[in-house]
Amino acid sequence: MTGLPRESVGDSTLSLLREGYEFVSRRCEKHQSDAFRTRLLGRDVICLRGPRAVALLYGTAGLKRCGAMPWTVLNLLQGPGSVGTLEGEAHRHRKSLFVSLMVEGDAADQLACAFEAAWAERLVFEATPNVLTTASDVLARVVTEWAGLGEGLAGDPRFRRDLFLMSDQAGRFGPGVVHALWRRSRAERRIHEVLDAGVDTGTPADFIVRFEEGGRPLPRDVAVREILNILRPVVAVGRHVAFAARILVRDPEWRDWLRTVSENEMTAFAEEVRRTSPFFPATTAITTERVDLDGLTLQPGQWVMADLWGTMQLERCFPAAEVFKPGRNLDWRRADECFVPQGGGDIATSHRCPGDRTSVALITAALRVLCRHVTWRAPEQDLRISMSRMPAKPANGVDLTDVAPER
Ligand code: MYR
Repeated sequence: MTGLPRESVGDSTLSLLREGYEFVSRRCEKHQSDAFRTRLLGRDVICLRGPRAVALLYGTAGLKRCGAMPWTVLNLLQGPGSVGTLEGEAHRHRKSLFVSLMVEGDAADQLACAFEAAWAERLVFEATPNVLTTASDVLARVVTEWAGLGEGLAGDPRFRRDLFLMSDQAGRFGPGVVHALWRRSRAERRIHEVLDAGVDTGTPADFIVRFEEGGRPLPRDVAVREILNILRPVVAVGRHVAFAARILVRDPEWRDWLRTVSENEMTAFAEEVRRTSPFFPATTAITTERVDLDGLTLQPGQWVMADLWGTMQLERCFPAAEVFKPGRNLDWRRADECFVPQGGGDIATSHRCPGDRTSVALITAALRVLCRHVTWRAPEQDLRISMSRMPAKPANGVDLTDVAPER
C-alpha cells in the first residue's frame, strides 16, 4: 500500500529492542500517524496502534499468526501446533477448549480463592518477601494443583520456576532465552510423564487430554502445550500483582481506599492496573490475502504489528491516560478496541487471550491480601520500570518488610 509514513533508517530491530514498549508510539507521534512502515528482522512491517490496529489483528479475516512471531517467542509462549498458531474453524474449535475451562467455568474464582489464602500465608511466613517472586511462585503452585497435575509438580520449586521463566524470557535474546527454552522442554517432559501415569477424571488436565479434534483426542505433544498455555499465563499474572503493589507503595492513599471499597470498585482498580501496566507489548500477523480496512489496503504476505500497550495509553481513548484512575469503567467483558491488556475482539472467536477473567480475579485477590489480610511496610527501593525490557516489571519486583497478619 502507498501513503503510509516510512521509517527512513534501514532495519529498526535494534531500536525495537532498545525502546521496547515505546517503539511504536514514539514513531506514531513523530509521523503524526497511527500507522507507519518499517523493517524488522529484515522484513517489511506495518506497525499500527489504536482501535483500527485492534480491529485488524482481532476482527479481520485474511491474516495468520503462524510464522509471524520470532521463533523464540513462539517456542517459549505457545509451542508449535497450539491454539495461537491455528486459524479459522480449527482455531475456533480449539479455542472452545479454553473458553469452557477459563471463561465459562469457575476457574477464575477457584484460582483466586486458592491464591488469596496461599499468598497471604506465604507473605506472613517470609516476613520480608518480594512481591513478584512470591506471587509468581504461589500462582505456579496453585494453578498446577488446580489443573490436576499433582503434588509432584506443584510442590517442585524447579518446575514452578520453569513456568515463570517461559514468560519472563519471552521478549529477550541471548543465553537467558536458551536456558528458558531448555527449561521449557524439561517442563514439557515432566507433564508428559504425569499424563502417562494418568490424571484424575474431571480435572482440567483430564479435560484437555480427552478433548477431541476430528473424532480423535489431541496429539499428546499438543495437549501438553495447551496445558502449558494455561499454567504459564496464570503465573505471568504475578507481574500484574507486582505492578499493583508498586502503586500501593508509591501512593499509600490507595491502600486506605481499598480497605473499605466495594468489590466492584476493587475490580475497577484491578482493571486500571491492567491498563497502565506494560504487559503484553504487541501482537503480530501476516496477511494471507488482500485486506481492506478503514483506509488501509494490505497486500498478501504483508507483516503487521499492533501495539497493544500503546493503544491503552492513547489520550483520545483514555483522557489523561498517564493518570492512574480506577473510575474509567473498564470491563474485560466488553470487546473494547482501546482496552486490550490481553488482546481484543471476541474471546470465543478471535486470538484474544481467554485469561482476562482470571487475571482480574487474581489481581483483585492480591489487592485483598495487600490491603485487608496483612499489614506491611515497604523499604526504600528502586521501583522504576524499564520500558525496554519485555515483559516489563518494577525494577526489583517490589520488596515488602514487617509483614504480619491484619488484626
Ligand atoms: C503469557 O502468555 O505467558 C503472558 C505473556 C507475558 C508477556 C510476554 C511478553 C513477550 C514479548 C513479546 C514481544 C513481541 C514483539 C512483537
